[in-house]
Amino acid sequence: MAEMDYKLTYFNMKGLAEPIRMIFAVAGQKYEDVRIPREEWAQHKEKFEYGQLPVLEVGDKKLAQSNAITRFLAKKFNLGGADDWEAAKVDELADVMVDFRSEWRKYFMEKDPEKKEELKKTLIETTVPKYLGKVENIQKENGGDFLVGQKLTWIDIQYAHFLEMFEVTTGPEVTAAYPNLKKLQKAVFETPEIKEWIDKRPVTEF
Ligand SMILES: N[C@@H](CCC(=O)N[C@@H](CS)C(=O)NCC(=O)O)C(=O)O
Repeated sequence: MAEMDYKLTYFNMKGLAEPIRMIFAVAGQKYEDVRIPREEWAQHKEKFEYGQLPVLEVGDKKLAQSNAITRFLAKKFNLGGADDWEAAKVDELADVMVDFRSEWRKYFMEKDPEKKEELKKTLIETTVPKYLGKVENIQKENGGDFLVGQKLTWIDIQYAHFLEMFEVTTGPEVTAAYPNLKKLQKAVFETPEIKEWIDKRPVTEF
């Protein structure tokens, strides 16, 4: 395999891999989009260093952890911020997303309907305003469409995608009060290369 051959392995869903796929789309970079069927996962799990996906293969090298993969590609394709300071602010917002997602996951994974309803209430009344309220203001203060600087970065792609995932799994009310984040999402999803990818990507719920 040549150095510039990329293979991204994940499940047949958007999830943690979708921002990575969108980065490939923006960069116009070809890659192999491998989607392991859930029912076959048990027989593959051991082959991956942390037993989890996504994993990116670059030639004969393997990289795990979605944010590490995203940062690696963003740097390569100039989507990491205009300078070190912007790159650090992008990282700050990425860590905010990690914190927010871990709170949201408690709701998403809960099977008991009563507990799930309670978790949803806390999520919508407390957690979402705490995290998205803050990021909404950051977007507004930055001016323009994006979160950091005046050019698209990987963190814009990540927020646009995960906002959609929160809406799909929690309901549209989760983002209704955040017009600047919706503006950001629109700008990302209407970036021609991303729009082209969205129009042709496999249809999956998550
Ligand atoms: N911190 C990891 C989390 C990866 C993760 O949780 N992957 C899930 C899918 S979203 C997975 O591989 N689940 C299957 C398993 O754990 O067996 C990342 O960001 O890549």
